[in-house]
Amino acid sequence: MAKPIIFSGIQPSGRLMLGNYLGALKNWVNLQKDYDCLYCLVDLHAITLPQDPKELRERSYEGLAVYLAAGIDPAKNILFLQSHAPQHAELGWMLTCHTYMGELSRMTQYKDKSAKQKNIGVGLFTYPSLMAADILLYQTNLVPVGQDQKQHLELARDLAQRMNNLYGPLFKVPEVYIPPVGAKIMSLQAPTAKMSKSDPDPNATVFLSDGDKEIEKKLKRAVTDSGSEIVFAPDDEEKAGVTNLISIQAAITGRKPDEIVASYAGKQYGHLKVDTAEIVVQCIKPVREKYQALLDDKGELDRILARGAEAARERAETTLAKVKDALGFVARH
Ligand code: AQP
Repeated sequence: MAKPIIFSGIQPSGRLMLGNYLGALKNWVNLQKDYDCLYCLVDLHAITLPQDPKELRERSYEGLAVYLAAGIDPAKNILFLQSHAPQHAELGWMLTCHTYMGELSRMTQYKDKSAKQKNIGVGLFTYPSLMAADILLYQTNLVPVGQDQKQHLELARDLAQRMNNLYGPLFKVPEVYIPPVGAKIMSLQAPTAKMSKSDPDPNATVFLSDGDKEIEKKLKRAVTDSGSEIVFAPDDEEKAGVTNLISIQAAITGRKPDEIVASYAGKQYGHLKVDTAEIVVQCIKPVREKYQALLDDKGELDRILARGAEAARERAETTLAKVKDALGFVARH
């Protein structure tokens, strides 16, 4: 029996960081055993915000090296760059034409990201329709993402249903998979905002390429609060910093947050920070070490991308041809 299909992606808009690892990559590695997986580097999404072309190219290779270093097997999964399969942009346009302004205006990620821009590109606004195309092209069953992507996934489901109602069965309606822990790792400097790879404050984010000393320094400087109580309280903003450190530990070790809290009875924030740093160092070190060696062999990375693109394009074309026919486009003879 065919395995259910997974699609997920990360933007090469910066160096990949702890939130991408715990919210996405770590789960992708576990899911590859039981699913038919397509893992993409979504470079078309990255240009919804200004990018330096040289950096974007380098970040794309780095992203692939991180996927591999994290344990994603290129022989078992399709690993590719979004821009290598033009069907994404084509279906993206068709879905954009079926998306309502009101739906996109409600997107919290758009509100957050656009608030930080002087000139807002239209692509930042329509990005969720392109993301829907990424997923729907492959008749995806399941999309593993962090909590921040839930709203975009709901739009992808709505668009699949809308298109199916208008034109007949074209798309599978995908399910979202959000990990029970690690789904939202927060900034170390402003713990009510999510950790982000393009945060201008370098102390806010632990990158997967950070060395041990750098990680220790960032965690030691992590913002907590003026109290002294070590608790896990996701709904209490005052405790966001401490809760984040417990979440990070829980996501890496698999221990329950309450159990971690209990182990700190009578201890101080300093202990929590030192232990969290050690756990993060041990988690990231093997990924970083493998990643560096992989990045040095660009020829091999290019070969993996070429194989991935070929496999992705073939599958994507099957869906796209069906959609074009359903929409009334004349077939090219
Ligand atoms: N802080 C986070 N905690 C848990 N999961 C996270 N993800 C991102 N941030 C966190 C998950 O990582 C996957 C890829 O996300 P993305 O890079 O495509 O987009 P993003 O969410 O916009 O990430 P950034 O780091 O905030 O990007 P920039 O800084 O470039 O805007 C997704 O599954 C996401 O849920």
